[in-house]
Amino acid sequence: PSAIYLKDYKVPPFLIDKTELTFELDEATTVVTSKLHMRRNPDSTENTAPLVLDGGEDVKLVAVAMDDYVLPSGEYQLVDNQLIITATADNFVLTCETLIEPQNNTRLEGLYRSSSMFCTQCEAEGFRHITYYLDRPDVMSVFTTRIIADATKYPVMLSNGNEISRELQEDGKTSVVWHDPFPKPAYLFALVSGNLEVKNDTFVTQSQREVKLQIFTEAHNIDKVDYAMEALKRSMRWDEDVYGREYDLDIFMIVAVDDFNMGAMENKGLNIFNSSCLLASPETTTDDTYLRVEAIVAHEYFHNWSGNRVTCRDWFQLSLKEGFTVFRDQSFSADMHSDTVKRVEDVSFLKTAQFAEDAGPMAHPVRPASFIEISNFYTLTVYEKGAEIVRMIHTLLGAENFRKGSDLYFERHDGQAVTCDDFVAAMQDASGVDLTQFKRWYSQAGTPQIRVTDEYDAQSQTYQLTLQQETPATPGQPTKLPLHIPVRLGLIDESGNALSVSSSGHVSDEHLLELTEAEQVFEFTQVATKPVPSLLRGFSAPVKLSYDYSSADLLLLLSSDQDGFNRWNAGQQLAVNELNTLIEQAVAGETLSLTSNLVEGFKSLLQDASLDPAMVALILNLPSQAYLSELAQVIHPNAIKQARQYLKKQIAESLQADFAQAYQQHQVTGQYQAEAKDIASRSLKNLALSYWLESGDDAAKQVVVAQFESADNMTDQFAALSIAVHHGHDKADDLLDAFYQQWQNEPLVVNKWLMLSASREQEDAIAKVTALMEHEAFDLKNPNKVRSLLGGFGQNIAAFHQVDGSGYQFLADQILVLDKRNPQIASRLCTPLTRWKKMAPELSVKMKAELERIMANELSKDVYEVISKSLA
Ligand code: DPP
Ligand code: ZN
Repeated sequence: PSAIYLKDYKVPPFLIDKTELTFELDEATTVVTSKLHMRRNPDSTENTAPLVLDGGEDVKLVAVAMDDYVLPSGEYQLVDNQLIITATADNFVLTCETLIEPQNNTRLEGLYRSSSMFCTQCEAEGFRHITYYLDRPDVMSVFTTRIIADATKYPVMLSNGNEISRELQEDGKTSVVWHDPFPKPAYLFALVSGNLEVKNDTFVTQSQREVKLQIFTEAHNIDKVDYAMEALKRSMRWDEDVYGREYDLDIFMIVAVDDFNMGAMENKGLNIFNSSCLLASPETTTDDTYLRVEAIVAHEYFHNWSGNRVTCRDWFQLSLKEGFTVFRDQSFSADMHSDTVKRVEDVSFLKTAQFAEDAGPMAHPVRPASFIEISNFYTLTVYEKGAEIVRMIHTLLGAENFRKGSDLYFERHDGQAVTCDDFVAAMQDASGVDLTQFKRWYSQAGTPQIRVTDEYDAQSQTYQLTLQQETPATPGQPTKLPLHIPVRLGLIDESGNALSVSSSGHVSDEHLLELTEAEQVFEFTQVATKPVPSLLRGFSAPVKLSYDYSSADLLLLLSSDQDGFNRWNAGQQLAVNELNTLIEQAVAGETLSLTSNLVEGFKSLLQDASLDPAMVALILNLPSQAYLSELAQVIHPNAIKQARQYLKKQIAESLQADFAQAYQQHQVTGQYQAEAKDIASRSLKNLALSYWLESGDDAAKQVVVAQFESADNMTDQFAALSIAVHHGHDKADDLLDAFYQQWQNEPLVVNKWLMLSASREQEDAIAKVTALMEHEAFDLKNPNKVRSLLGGFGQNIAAFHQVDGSGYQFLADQILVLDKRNPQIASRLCTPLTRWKKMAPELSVKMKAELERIMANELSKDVYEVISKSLA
């Protein structure tokens, strides 16, 4: 497999103005007929280039005709899944008849079967598995789709746009035609057909147009779509209010499918969702999942403008739509709930997972310069770091100018396929802010590090901050240039009060510094007393910032910073410092002991009734195994685990009474609601329960079981179950069994059971996980189940990181099996193994050996790219 490069981009030599598709759906063979109204692209210089259409090894060409002339086999070629026609007119209609077998499509790209329905996934390059096409996002076409099927089996037949006809044919089949007036690339095409139930609603847009809203599911799930429908309406309203974006078609449909590689897909007018990201009910869905459903419904809806009306020129520009749309959905969720809580959750995820990616062998810029398989680039870097870039533009421009910029972007580029540069140009032109240097964020990989030192002069009441930035080398990028980094900060005095100070003639208790050089000094005057700096408030840039805080400084920030995000951050830093010391002790085989006053800090948090319980829970939740691994120079998984357990136990024992009390205090009464206030109480209550049980109090043991048995919602029931399982409660087995019995007919709940069971630390965990793969609840064909089981196993520290390498071997075996069926899923499963260089030496060699073993097989492009880059 070979790489393709951004620098090689050329406009397409041909365009497709209209695409007319006919699908004759059938269980054995589906016939696809396409009529492509094509012409040479006047903007292309390759005016004698042959016509090259993309296809797949699973597409069988039956006939091809140019206008009415059926091409004999000598007048076209099939090479490497491409259909090549040398002699073409300047304008013509190309007709192709192809055969596909959706029931045998295990890659879940193109048209495939999921339970009893037909559905599609075409992003990024799935359409070529349906028929021959110019499968690239800068070819935008108006689609008309005819679906022919047996309506007794497949009464619902959907595609993009509006339904324009439905008739019964002479052969007894039903023929339905859909027309989408908005030109779109093939990756936004969708088709669904099956025996589905529907929930209907309407939305009246800001210009008083009534839009029909429909959510389709299999019959047994239709009672779980109300929350998604409300979330959709909130999203539509929010996009009008905040971005002035109105929905454009008369109908908006969402379909839930069980077998889906990704979370969801923004196909024009017909979003298709992984059922795990759409269905919700209090009994079966946790708070986290409720919020996730709301965020993903919003995300896919927002793509209608940021992605569909304005799309990407090529796949190197993926972050153009994803970074912007993630920023939009993050802002939406912040507005619906608590902005500080949302920010902490997003940043915590970014620092754990995206920073690790950016420091590993697959590190790439937000706008990658090359790739082998684009599916591998639907990454945290493109999505989450991409969103941080848009957020920084928002910070640098201010809300008002940012809105002007987005208005200009949509106005300039409506109906076009554009680049990240076009996005930045609109922001720059609308605001007058120079973003030239800022654009390096798109092309430089790696997490920048900022070192901050300071000096206070009491005499002149001046305070100087020196900021140095450096971005580490990443694969293919040995040296880096300084970035344009917005650093929001405030200064506080020793009693925690905000200091109003002057910087560049501007007096305020908060300032925005713009760091553009490798090293830069910022001066503040009128600083009455030696301050403690509160740096990078709200995480104003995706960087690693270091400043030599004392524990006392961190405790001060934790208790008094005006910025809620930085209070959390100070708490995290305190815990990280303590844990790093404990990890060192564990690695050295010493007896563990605490060195800081973290426990006192936590005690006052628990007793501070003025705080949002959600924030208290977030701060008391110790830094994760994954985050500590990211921070480590060399990862010792068992030492990290031991340190976390020790610290948790110390806190639990010292604050036993406080946790028992917090547990009682934060009970939620009344009907379940997925609202910020209740979610906050449940999160603190369940965190308190986990500490309380850890303290060894027998009362807590009974409370865990009682909560499991009496809970009227999945959040509380599953929290009790996980706590019991992870603390080695003597009833853990019984509760796990009871849980499975209760929920065996709810696949999404069973997935949670699979994940928890696989993550359970036990002597013979690998054998247990192997047995789970034979369990009736498991199904290798279903990506959600694979992710649950193997994801859970990856969190099983003792089992996965067995020193004999058997955990890595088990994962490698699964990757090889899955690669034959579903390369996208197989490739995702490689991630833990790609971190081998950072592992402790005895583990590192075993991981590397498994990577080499995988590499010795015939692999998909997907897995080949990840493994070869990891070994490079
Ligand atoms: N474009 C999708 C999304 O991120 C992924 N297939 O919404
Ligand atoms: Zn997206």
